[in-house]
Amino acid sequence: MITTNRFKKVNAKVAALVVAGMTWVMGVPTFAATDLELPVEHATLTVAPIVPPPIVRDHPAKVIVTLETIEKVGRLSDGVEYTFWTFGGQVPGNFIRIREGDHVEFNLNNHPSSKMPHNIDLHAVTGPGGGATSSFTAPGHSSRFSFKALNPGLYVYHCATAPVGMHIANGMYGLILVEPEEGLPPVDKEYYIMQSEFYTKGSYGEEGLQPFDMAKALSEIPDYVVFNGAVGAIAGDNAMRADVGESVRIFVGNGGPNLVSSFHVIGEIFDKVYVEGGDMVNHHVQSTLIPAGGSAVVEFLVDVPGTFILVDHSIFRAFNKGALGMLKIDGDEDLAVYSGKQEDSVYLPEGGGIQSIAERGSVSVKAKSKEERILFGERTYAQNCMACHQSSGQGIPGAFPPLAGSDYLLSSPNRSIDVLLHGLSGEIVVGGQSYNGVMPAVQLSDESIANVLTYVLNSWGNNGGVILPEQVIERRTH
Ligand code: HEC
Ligand SMILES: [Cu+2]
Repeated sequence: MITTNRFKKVNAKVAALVVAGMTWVMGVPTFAATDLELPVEHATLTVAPIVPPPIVRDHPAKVIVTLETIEKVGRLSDGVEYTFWTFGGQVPGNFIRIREGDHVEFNLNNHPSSKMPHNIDLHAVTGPGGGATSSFTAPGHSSRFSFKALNPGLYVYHCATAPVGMHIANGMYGLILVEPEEGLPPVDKEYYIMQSEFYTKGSYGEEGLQPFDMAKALSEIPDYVVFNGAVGAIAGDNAMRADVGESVRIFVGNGGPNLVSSFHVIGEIFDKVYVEGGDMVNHHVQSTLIPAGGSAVVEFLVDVPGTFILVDHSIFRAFNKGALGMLKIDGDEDLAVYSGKQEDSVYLPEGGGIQSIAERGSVSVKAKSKEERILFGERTYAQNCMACHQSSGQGIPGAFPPLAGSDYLLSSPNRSIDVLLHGLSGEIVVGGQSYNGVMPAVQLSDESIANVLTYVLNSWGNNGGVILPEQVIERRTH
């Protein structure tokens, strides 16, 4: 009984404090006094795929966010226009970045040219309607409400004015990132992508200004599924970019209104996925599910150059409805990671069966002549060396030394046997060029090592010679 009373007393005290700390503006309560002591800053808002810079402060702030709803005609695809309802003038809406514990003063301005009232439901808000009930704003009006960012994470925001589905289908969604107090680990590049669908009177690609189609939206059969509000919004010249060796973080949202995204980057593996935009991290993920009204943060290191295609792996959406983006990676090839096409040869299933027996046999079958040794060695080379040293032994300048005309190789047979047996690292000079890479030790039999080196010695203008398995055995036990 006593404890209950005490508990009540404490509660009453807290309540009294809060009431005393409030200031009243025209009968509307604003923040408690403690919030007035916070430093004030205005949020930097960005247009997709740009993300505002990371937050460096180590304390909460009062952050003022001002977002404008505006209805405007824009490009949905080449020759196809649509009347988008937007947060900030484009789809998706501006990216908002705040920190856990921040007090946010949110101002929603509805442009006077709007035909509709709008509001905002931020999934980062703890409170009725996520802010929707306090932000209902008629055209030419402005609303303000405040909230405290209690939970870190990547959250969707969207309009929640009736008919809600239609406001979302017309483009009213975006992302708000609430960074955890300790911040996110630094990366080299950050991007913002949001998937969503459009339901139009005309089918995919039909030209002209396309009105919204309620029947298609109800049956959840969209004509367009896109990243960042339009077909090709992040493709071609608008592709996202990074350099080889950089770490990339993509904040991915799904505005829906109906579909779940199977987000995938062709030719990449997500090293990390912050599942559903929370703080649970999954590793080595190929495709991640992003629910309508949900998000994910994906991270990966880019190891090789090229154009990587981002898709919703519900694949007809990607190639037939627009859900396709691009990430262009510039930099040097890493042929150990990805070789490119190494061979295009005739495929004979029947003859091939016999060939592979002969080939398998050749490992144990001893070469009976120098010619046979070279022939067997050529196969071993194609399978074990070509990825790095290239088809004509020319190597790759700065990365893989040449075996054609290599003074290093030709000057000492024993040394080249050792390279294959034990691998090689540290600086070496080949043909006056210095190399400082790592050559892994190869797992080959004595016979195969003799064969491949004999092949190398007798190819690409090298000066001939034979390496015998006995020499390899001698070096192995050396
Ligand atoms: C993963 C890439 C890779 C593969 C596969 C590879 N090498 Fe190398 N190799 C290198 C690198 C890198 C060096 C230089 C090492 C250094 O800088 O210390 C090298 C050096 C050499 C050298 C001495 C330098 C020269 O140019 O003469 C020889 C000989 C050689 N490799 C032969 C081979 C043969 C034969 C094979 C196949 C059985 C092979 N390598 C497979 C990467 C590779
Ligand atoms: Cu709206």
